[in-house]
Amino acid sequence: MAHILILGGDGYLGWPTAMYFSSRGYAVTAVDNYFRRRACEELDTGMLYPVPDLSERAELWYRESGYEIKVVVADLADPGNMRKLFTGGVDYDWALDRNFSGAPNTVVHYAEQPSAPYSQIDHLRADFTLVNNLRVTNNLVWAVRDYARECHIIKLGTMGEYGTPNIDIEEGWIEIEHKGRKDRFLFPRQASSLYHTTKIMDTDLLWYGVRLWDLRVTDLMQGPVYGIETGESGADERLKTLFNYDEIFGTVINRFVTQAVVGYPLTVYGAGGQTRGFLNIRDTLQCVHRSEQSPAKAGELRIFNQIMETFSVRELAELTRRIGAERGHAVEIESLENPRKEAEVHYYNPTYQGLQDLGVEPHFLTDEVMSGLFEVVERYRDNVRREVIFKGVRWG
Ligand code: USQ
Repeated sequence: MAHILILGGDGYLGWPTAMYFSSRGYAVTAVDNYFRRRACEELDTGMLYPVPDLSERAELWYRESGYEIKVVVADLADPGNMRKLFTGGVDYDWALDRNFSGAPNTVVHYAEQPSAPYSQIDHLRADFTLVNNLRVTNNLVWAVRDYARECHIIKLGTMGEYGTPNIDIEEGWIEIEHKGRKDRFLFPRQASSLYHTTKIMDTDLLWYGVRLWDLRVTDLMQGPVYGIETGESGADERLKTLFNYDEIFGTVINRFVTQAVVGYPLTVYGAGGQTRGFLNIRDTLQCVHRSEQSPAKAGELRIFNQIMETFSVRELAELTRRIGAERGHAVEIESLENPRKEAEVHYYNPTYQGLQDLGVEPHFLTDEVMSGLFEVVERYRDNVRREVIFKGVRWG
């Protein structure tokens, strides 16, 4: 049985990923330090519903599915904690069988501070983001180098590493001809938040590990994700992944739907021409699974652009208004002075074919899918606290 480690297993994507692989017969170990829960409490953010902790969820999952997800609560910025996941000596917070499952065949690395606004709040949050994200990635690279060179690292990167250049965005690499000679390089990167900058640095750390020690790495350049339900979340309401609608941890589609449901004018930042590649949370799972099934080769840094379609913020606001109206919500759109420093009108033409070539079948943001998202949020409408929707964390 293949053993897969999910680093950041308590997060928006981590927990659904753990259930997804578990239900397919993999031995799964989910690791988290509960950073996100602590930050949400400290910053008084908006979670649509309470979510049991990782051990409670693993137990619930076992009762519903009969599958075990081993749980480790540990800070992976500490190299010792990371290394134990490869050598044994792990202190499980929850497990049916407390024997070590062995070094992993695959690691899915989500264990990062994932929010651009969080990283821009102040110098302490900037410091935390930088130190946490880079140390965890570096600790992982060294643990794989020392104990499991064959292990496939699947790392969640971000489309934001590329920024919004005035040329087409390739899947990770570009061939450059200079003074009559040619070579292949990482596609130029220029992020517009400290968080996104740490993801660029992560890619560099991984690329160095690949060049020096022939590691196998897939870097998934993901766009903003939307959605709640996945194939495994329906068994019990408490298995649903966490859902933030606040400005710090909520992503734009999830936020707009929540705003529409409670009659809060949609918070379009600036001109709303910011265009991004989006994907359904179900497709994140498919992409990670397909990457796991056909791993990168030894000595290969394989990069995919993990998006399924592109929208501007303004288009998303219009879609939210239309579907909201069909469901009886009077949705207003407001254009706010942009708290971020980003291009509001720009060229955007990324390539994103690689994952579909591996067999991923996209779920697009159809009216029906959007309506389904409204349906879940409407059920929890009374939990929404309007005062945490927009606090105006400024980049400037
Ligand atoms: N936006 C608004 N109004 C809002 C929220 C966002 O206009 O109320 C705009 C932002 O200015 C931005 C776009 O919507 O132009 C996307 O913002 P977002 O908050 O949905 O996404 P972002 O901050 O870029 O970060 C999210 C995830 C991050 C991931 C990234 C992928 O939090 O973990 O890496 O999406 S990407 O955007 O492609 O870099």
